[in-house]
Amino acid sequence: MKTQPLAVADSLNAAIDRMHRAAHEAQRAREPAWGAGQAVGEPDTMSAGDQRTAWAPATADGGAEWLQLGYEKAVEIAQIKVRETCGAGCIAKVAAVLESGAEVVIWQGRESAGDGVVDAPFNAPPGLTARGVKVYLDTARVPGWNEIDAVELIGRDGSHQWAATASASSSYSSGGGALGFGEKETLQLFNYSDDTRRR
Ligand SMILES: [Ca+2]
Repeated sequence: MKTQPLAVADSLNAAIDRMHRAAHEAQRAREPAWGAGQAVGEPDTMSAGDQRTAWAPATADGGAEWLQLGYEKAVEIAQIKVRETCGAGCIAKVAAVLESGAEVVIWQGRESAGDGVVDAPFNAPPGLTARGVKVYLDTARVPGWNEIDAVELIGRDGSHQWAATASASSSYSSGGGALGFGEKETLQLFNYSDDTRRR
C-alpha cells in the first residue's frame, strides 16, 4: 500500500513535466513573427529570404541595431556562430556579455556580404567565460532586410548551446497583437496542473 501514493506522485510529476514542455513549445510557436524570440533555440529558418521565423529589426536600413542572447550555462567561449538568413553582411561587432553586464569585444569590423543562409563564425580569445552574447549590426551596409535566425555559443569544452533568451534594439514585430498570448496559454496549463495536485 505504501507504493501507491509514490506511483501517483510519479505519474503526476510526469504529467506536470509534460505540461511544462507543452507550455514551452506553445510559447515558442506563438513568439511574434520577426521578434527577438525568433532567435531563441536552434535554427528553424532553413531557406534564405524574408522569413517570419527569424529576427528582423524594425526597419530595413535604419543603421545601428543589436541582438542580445542569453544561454543556460556560462562557458569559456571558443566561437560564436551567427546564422544570418536574409541580407547577410551587416554584423559590425560581436561581444561577450559578462555577469556584471560588462561587454568584451570579440570581433569588430566589416563583414563581407553574402547570399543565402550564412553561418558567420567569430572566434573568441582564450580565457573569456560568459553566457551572454551581443551582436551589433549596421543594417545600412546591406540594402533590404537583415535577419538572424539563431546564434550558437560554442565552448572550449566542446559544448554547443543555442540561445535560451533574446532581446533586441527593435524588432519588426513591435506593436504586433501576438504579444502576451503565449503567457495566457501557460497560465491555463499551470492552473490545470494545480487542480490535479489537489485531488
Ligand atoms: Ca539593410
